[in-house]
Amino acid sequence: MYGWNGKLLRVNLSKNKAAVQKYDEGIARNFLGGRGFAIKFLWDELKPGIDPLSPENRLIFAAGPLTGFALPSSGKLVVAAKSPLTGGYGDGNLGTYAAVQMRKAGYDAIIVEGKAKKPTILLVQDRLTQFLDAGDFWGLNSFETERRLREVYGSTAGVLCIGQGGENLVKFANIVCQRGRAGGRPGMGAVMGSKNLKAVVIVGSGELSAAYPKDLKELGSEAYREILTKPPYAFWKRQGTMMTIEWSQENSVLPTCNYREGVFEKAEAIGGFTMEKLKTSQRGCPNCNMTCGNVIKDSDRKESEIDYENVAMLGSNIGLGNLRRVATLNRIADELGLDTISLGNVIGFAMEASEKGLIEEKVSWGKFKETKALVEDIAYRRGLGNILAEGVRFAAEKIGGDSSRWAMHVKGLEASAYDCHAAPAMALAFATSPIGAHHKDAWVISWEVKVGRESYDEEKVDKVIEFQRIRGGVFEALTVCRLPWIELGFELEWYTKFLHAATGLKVNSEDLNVIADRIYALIRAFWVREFGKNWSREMDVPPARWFEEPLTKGALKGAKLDRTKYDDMLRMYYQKRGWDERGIPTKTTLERLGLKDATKKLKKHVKLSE
Ligand code: PTT
Ligand code: SF4
Repeated sequence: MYGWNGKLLRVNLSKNKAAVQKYDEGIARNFLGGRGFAIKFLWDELKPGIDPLSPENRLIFAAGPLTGFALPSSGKLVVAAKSPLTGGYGDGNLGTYAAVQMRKAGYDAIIVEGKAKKPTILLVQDRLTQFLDAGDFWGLNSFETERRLREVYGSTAGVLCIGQGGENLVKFANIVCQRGRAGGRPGMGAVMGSKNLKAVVIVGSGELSAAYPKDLKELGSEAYREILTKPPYAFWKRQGTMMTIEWSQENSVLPTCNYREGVFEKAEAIGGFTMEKLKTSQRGCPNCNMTCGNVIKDSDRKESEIDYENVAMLGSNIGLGNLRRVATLNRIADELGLDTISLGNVIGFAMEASEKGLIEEKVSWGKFKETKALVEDIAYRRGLGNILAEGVRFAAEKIGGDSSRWAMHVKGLEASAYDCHAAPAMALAFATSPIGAHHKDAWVISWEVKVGRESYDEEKVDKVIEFQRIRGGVFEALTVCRLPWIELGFELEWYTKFLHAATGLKVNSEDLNVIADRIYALIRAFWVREFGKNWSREMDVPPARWFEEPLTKGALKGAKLDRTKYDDMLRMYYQKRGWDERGIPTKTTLERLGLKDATKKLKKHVKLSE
């Protein structure tokens, strides 16, 4: 095989054993890598119904066939497991040296199973795997953990670690690397913590072999040059994702005070231009020449790397209009290893619950000190923090009243930073995303704002599926950053050329769509298998607030979603995907996508439509 290493490392923490395994070439061709590998392995290996925080769960780090080659933004990997937050499939995408080092060490994926008897660091140096005592590391935050490990293993070693959030099994704890890159929103850090795994360190010294190395090298150089010529490049380098704050405000989609509104009176104070004035440096992922991690000094005079999602969720969504303070909350979240999106979401929820008298604790909109203390309470599971650490779905069940109407999640994953009162396509994207309400798969909102907000027509359903295929299927399986394409207009054709030069595979966009659909269908099958008779199409419906409580401010005052029209759109979506009226892939669809085995297994849990 070219492009792929054809091997994975299987680690059993209960037995302190690691084995190198070959995997079938068909898996590479049918699932490509990253998310494709993750769902294939989870589907094949997990017994349905296991506790996600038990030793039986698998924590998978998976790269793709382009990862680690000298190609634009190819330093990413997918981390996946059964999610403790949602109970379904969970993953995230990290820009990290660990991606490059894992591939150089000779592996396309690392599958971690079991549970270490005591806190452990997994050290992978090419063929040598060691289980190091992490007793001195347990209790340290992620930055300090990484700093100490880098002192020993060097500045370009791959280091993935958890903070106290993951140790304490906060359901939305994530995995942190490089002091400010973080991934695995649906509790991948908690899965790592449940395995007593404090960190994974990877150092590889091998060379990746390409089918056409000379072509790949030339393509890579040409592509890096091409990126520099793209008109949006200069502004991207100035602001990165932070430019979205102003855009969201202008278009009434900036989540404000637990998604009650789409405009925030202090948006400018937390926006991209304010960030530019405070910016001290820029960081990024390996192999990237359009680095976008903007670093500012926070209110504690410490460095914090901020992105749109962090700032919207820990700023406008909790009523906080001071960027340095927002950056402090963001930095603390990174240190503790908590997903900033879910964190801002549960805090906004708690503030609303406090305002409505549903909880005794006083947490008020925009109050920085109270919020800072609450963030730590969540990580250490103290008082109200212990409830919020279970995620917003659980918190709403616990505090009762009508709070489930304004608990902003889909399938248990807290919504990311786009208000959808007036964005039906984006609402459909959140509702049908394979991990819950995350924008990664179909970020259609920018397109939707251009074509018109009001309609619920077929064009919107088509766009959601098109984006899910490209972003959630192709980019997550190739496991390269999608931002060159979506932000700069770096053409998709480059990726088929890269794939050909790296692997020898000649594929066109139609072939890639089939792979994407296969990945989507298998992820859907995974959810349905886990939920069995409890699975229902209601799981593909966005939060009630967007249907029930209109916006009261801004240009779109009065706007809300229409449930009947949304249901029609969802029905259309299912038909186009070849899923039945419950949102379950039909037998014909599964077989057309080469998932005959899934048909057999799924039949044991639900009745399949023909
Ligand atoms: C991603 C989600 C995002 S998406 C952001 S900001 W964004 C938040 N970042 C967090 C953070 O930081 N610290 C923290 N403690 N929690 C955080 N949670 C949130 O996590 C990220 C970039 C970004 S910045 C985006 S959009 C793109 N995402 C990509 C993707 O998903 N796939 C892909 N092929 N390419 C992508 N490129 C971009 O990568 P999750 P990163 Mg991320 C501080 O992890 O779980 O996928 O959730 O990984 O290396 O930081 O890169 O406005
Ligand atoms: Fe990482 Fe940003 Fe570069 Fe993408 S564009 S690879 S997120 S630094």
